[in-house]
Amino acid sequence: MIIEVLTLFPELFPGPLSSGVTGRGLNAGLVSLRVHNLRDYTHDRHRQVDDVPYGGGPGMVLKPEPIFEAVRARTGKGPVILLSPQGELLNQGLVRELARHEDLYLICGRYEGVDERVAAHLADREISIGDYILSGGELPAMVLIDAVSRLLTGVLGSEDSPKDESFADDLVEYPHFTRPPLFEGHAVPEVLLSGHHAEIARWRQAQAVERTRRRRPDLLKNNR
Ligand code: 9D3
Repeated sequence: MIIEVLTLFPELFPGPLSSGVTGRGLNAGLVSLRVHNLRDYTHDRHRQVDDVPYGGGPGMVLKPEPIFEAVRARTGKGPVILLSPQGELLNQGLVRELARHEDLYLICGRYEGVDERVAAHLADREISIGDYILSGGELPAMVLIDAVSRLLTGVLGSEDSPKDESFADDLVEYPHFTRPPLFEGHAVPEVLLSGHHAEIARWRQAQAVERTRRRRPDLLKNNR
């Protein structure tokens, strides 16, 4: 997959994406990251990417022209995605859907916002990573790239197979323990030391369901 990113801060990439599973995916060529500086698509002397908002108000708004020009210069055929706090919430179902494309084009906003014509007439979709305010779309783009590229890197072991995951999506995980069996007075649940695999599987399933009920009841109402 080719992932292109349009940003005012190209130096932020690849950043954390160069480590771990995503780093291996990038190195192996399973994912190619192409980062474009929005300022390179301006033509005026001051390379101006933003302007004051029509109607007044605080802050600056990213101008449409450089963004439209950059996107129209792309070679890929995949979806153009605007990372935006107003977007559809990213979840694992959406990640799987995005992972099926040959290429993605990600637009990162900054400042107070992006001229609405980008969302309305250029982007195919608008995606948010959650209901909190960040300073720009770059970290959200990295989150999306991480989530998508780990599905493509083919390093998922038996315990984390896509099949297993599609089932596990609707539940939070069961608790994990490793040695020692007693740590600062806190014991590992006896069943995990028993060696009874069927009993362990039953216990884990029950734990996952109970934790989901308590911590993430929204997941039981099925978000896929
Ligand atoms: C200070 C301006 N904000 C009014 C409360 C609006 C605003 C504009 C731009 C808030 C955040 C941003 C920058 N954030 C993103 O571009 C962004 C984002 C986010 O902030 N949270 C979750 N997902 C995303 S995706 C892009």
